[in-house]
Amino acid sequence: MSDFDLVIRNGTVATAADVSRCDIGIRDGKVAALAERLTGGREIDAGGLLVLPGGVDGHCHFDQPTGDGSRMADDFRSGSISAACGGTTTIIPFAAQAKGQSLRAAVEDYHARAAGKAVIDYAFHLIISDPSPQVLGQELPALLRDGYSSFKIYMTYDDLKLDDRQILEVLDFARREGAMAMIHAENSDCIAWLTEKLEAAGRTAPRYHATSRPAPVEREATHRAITLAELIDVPVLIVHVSSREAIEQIRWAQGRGLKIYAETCPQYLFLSEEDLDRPGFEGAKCVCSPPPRGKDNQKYVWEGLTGGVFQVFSSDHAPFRFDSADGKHAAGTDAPFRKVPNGIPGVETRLPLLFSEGVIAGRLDLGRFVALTSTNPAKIYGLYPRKGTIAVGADADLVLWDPERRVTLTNALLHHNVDYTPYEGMRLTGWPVMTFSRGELVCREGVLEAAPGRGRFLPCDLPKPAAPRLGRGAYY
Ligand code: DUC
Ligand code: ZN
Ligand code: ZN
Repeated sequence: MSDFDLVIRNGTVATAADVSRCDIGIRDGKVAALAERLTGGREIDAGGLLVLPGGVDGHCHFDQPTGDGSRMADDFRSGSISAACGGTTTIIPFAAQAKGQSLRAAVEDYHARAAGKAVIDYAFHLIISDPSPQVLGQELPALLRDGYSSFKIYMTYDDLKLDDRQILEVLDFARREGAMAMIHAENSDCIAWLTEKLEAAGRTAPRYHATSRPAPVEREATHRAITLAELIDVPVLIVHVSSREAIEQIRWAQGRGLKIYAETCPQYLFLSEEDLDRPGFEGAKCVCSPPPRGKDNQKYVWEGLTGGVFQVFSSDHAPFRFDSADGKHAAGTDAPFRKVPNGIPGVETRLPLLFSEGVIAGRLDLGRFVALTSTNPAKIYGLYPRKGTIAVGADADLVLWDPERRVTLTNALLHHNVDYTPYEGMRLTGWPVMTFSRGELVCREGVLEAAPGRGRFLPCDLPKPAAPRLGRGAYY
């Protein structure tokens, strides 16, 4: 009997910390050895290829109920296949509590939606829309013990938003219990007021979506989120940060020693408000919140990635078909921007876009690419070192990249169930050619090689980065 089930030979192996030429021995789904020369079992020659830890997409939405007549195009089957073909091996979508609903019931419903479908491993974040004493006092502590150790809260959207007092209650809980709080930071009243004004003036085309949520709306809420977190002395992660103004607030807070983590997404590097102004209703394809900003804003997002303001690069995949009555056309083929489902697809393009325009273009080194897309989200959400690195004992979630492959992105290449990609026609260099999950080949050259349903639910530990600055004692 050989020592390994599989050996990946001759690759250039990169983690967030190191790059080395070595072989990887895999046994029972885990990395069992890293050495100059290994033999045994099945062998794959990775000569000329990079071997990276599989991506961890810490922010994506699959089969999440929307409540407005629209429907997410991807469930756990198509969403996870799409993720895997794009080099991601762990996805963390959201079990969302409707107001008045038990959080446990929301989690159970979401497990039912995932059951038997995923081709890669998955964890859940929670969305807390109703932080009642029952939820904070009983349901959440039990859920934390069961492996749900991160949650998102919203400062906007009528059916989800919390007021400042509720946010304080939730952050106080996160501090006490060691959970990671994620915050959607946009000022709800400003958006509602601007939207009314725009509608009264007949400005309802998709491009006015950006006008209704300008950068100050994000800046103010980001500052407020930082202030509330500082009051409680609890780390928080600001999700999908889009604008120079919000980045400045975060950099300022981090400079003062506050544990403020931040995430950005491909749409803020590669789309702009010009894309919301595509002819006809096409701009609806790029409606997401916060919206893409002016083209000149993109360089500030890059600076945030290269300079360390951002720890996490996620897709915020929120998939709606364009030409569909339950997608972007849910409220009609010429709907006012307020009624266009929010979100764009990107779970499969997240890594190739950042690899090409970050690593190959010379903006990011390989270590930072791996950190942003895999290691940091694994740490921040309590999955490290099982996920997010290549080390003895870690799950053998590995992606072989051809760093020279030239690819023109087209929707036909992708595996999601969406009828468009916002990045159609972009020319990229570098592509994931083989994806392994726990040592099993999941896809090769865009062809699925494993059975949906093999993906496992991952209970998350309490994340170490969620520890408060001042220790667990009282903060007031
Ligand atoms: N927030 C998200 O996190 N995703 C999609 C839309 C939104 O507003
Ligand atoms: Zn959000
Ligand atoms: Zn999202």
